[in-house]
Amino acid sequence: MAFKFQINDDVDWKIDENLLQKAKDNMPEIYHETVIPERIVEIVEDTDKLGGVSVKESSSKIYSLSDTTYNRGTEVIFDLGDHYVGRFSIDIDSVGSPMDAPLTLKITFAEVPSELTSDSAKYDGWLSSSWIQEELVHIDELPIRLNLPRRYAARFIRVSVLDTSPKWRAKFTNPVFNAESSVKMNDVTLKETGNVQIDNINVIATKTLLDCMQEIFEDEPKRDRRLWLGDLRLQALANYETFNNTTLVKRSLYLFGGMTAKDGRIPANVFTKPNLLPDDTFLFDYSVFFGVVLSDYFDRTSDWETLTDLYDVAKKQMDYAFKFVDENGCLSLPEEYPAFIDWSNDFDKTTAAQGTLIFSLKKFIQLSVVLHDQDYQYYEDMLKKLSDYAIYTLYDSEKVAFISGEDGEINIASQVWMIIAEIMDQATNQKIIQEMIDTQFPVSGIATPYMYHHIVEAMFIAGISEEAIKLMQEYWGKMVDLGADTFWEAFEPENPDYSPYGDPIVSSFCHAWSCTPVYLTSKYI
Ligand code: RAM
Repeated sequence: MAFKFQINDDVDWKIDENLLQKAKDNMPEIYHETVIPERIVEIVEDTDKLGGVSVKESSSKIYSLSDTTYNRGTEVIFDLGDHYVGRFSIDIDSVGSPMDAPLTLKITFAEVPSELTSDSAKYDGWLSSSWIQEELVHIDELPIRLNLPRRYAARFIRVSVLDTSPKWRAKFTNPVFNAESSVKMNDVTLKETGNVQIDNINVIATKTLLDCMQEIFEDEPKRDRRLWLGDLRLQALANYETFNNTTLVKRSLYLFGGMTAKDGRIPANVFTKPNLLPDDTFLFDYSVFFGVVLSDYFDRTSDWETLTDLYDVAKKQMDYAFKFVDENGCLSLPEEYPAFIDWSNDFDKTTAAQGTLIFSLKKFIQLSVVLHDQDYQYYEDMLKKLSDYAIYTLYDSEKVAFISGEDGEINIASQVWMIIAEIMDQATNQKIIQEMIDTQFPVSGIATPYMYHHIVEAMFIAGISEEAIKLMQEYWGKMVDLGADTFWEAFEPENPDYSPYGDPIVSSFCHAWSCTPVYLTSKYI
């Protein structure tokens, strides 16, 4: 597994309160929307949908909810009509003889119908089961308005009555979901592309981003709720084309800038609640993307203050990254500082990692030019060394492909990252992508929309636009066909039930890194 729990309790942190103060000063306002469930539904078998299930409207109607009463073993599933992030409340009363025992409820929140069919008691994945959105609630006295304190990501809410007593039944009224985000859908006018499927994908992509834009760019509202650097890079790009909330990007940059390791490493993610705290997890590609996010942000905003405040953070990280580059320009990473690239581990990531460094270094050099950094030439020399190694050692002109690892493996991720790094001329880029399509498509063994994003972007960069659009339609379109209201964290079309965690019940079905079609279409179509 490329990603495993890292416990680096010996990191010497550099917490820069001045930079963190600027992050705090840019805290966004949170908007609220009252969402009333649209209908009551039942789970039905449906082999065309994710996990082989979907929902159909129940014979119990939402408008006559107060006419129905519930006792042991009965349940109601509310459908909000779309995916939302927020808090749930409901009125509960008892009907019949006096309430002679507590009411016990199990309340389950689900982003997709298949979550409602998983048995949480049988969960055996490697992530904490505490992420499962399920509450056991005992209520001693009725009536009450039950306000659940936690925030959930959900479209469906199942209220199961575990027990009342033979003397009385529970009655539910006024279910309300108070949805939260730091942006509003009304603030966006999406460009129409003339391709109905792409336009629909873009609406869902924008909703995915909205649900992840809270007090930070959360990677996902259901589980981690953290600011991850790799996810942030793509979120920021999609955000510029939609909500264009540059303040939230600025805040994110200051959060990472203010919490680095003393040796220069930037953590893969930071916590913001209850206090600001860096995670002791380090992913090489995510770390070097800090300068990329800064450069993209500066391109959009020309915000000199942020650039000058944070340039040294990017520089120190770049210098740290060079520790793993030998005199020939070959990057080799130690096990404790892996490159993420994708959740799949079915391929060698060495060359892709080198591509991420070249790509990031180029963006960093642009900043060093803007700031007239005297060390500029050193970075140009390093770029040449890294690029030459890729061109003369990693590129196999007979195979029209970059090789990776000791066995000279040819895989999609290596081609993609080297194209994104733009080290070859355009004619060669095109040949590489064409060869990749001929020999390695249909794509398999790639597990995330994150990596699919990079495949599509590389195809656009190489000018293979028709195929890029086709892949985008096939991949994101397949999620839509399977029932997506928001796009998912992981998705392997050849294995739709795949979860990186060993059980899809903890997978996130609204994951920010999957929102990029809206950026890709805006930039390349
Ligand atoms: C997970 C999250 C996050 C991703 C990391 C590598 O914990 O899904 O979004 O960036 O993995």
